[in-house]
Amino acid sequence: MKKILFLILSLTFANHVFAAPMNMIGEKGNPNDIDRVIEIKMYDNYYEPNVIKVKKGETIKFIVQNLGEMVHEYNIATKEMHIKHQPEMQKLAEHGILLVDKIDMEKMKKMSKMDHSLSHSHSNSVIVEPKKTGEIIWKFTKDISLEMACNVPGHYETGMVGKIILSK
Ligand SMILES: [Cu+2]
Repeated sequence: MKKILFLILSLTFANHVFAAPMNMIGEKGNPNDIDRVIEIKMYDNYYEPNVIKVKKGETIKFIVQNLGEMVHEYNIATKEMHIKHQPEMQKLAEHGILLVDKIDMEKMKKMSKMDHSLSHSHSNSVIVEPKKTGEIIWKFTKDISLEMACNVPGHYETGMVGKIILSK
């Protein structure tokens, strides 16, 4: 059962890795190749720490803990990509899938059958409910400065954005 579930998840993720412009920021990391674990704490509305340093070629497992009262996202991307992602998050909120303190997974499952953009399946992003922990494994392959950001409506603008500094 676990294997089947993993296969389904992998296929879902794979689809998105090959979708542009993801490869300009790196790629979904292989769980067998983790070089380092970085723990991130999310509060209302900021990250702790909010600056991290990674090396080109490194595969990092991010363990993202939500210690706030609201739902938050941990998304690794360029500034432009975050701005582009925000309407999608807005749509999740408008459809009552993304609530202030929870995600209605059932509704998400149902509605994303009609509109795939409501499934929020991106390998570079995780949405985490309060008191819960999420995870991303990411391989940094490009020499590009990235942001970690929360695109829940209103959060980015109020400071829920940090820097990921890449070095050689
Ligand atoms: Cu947030």
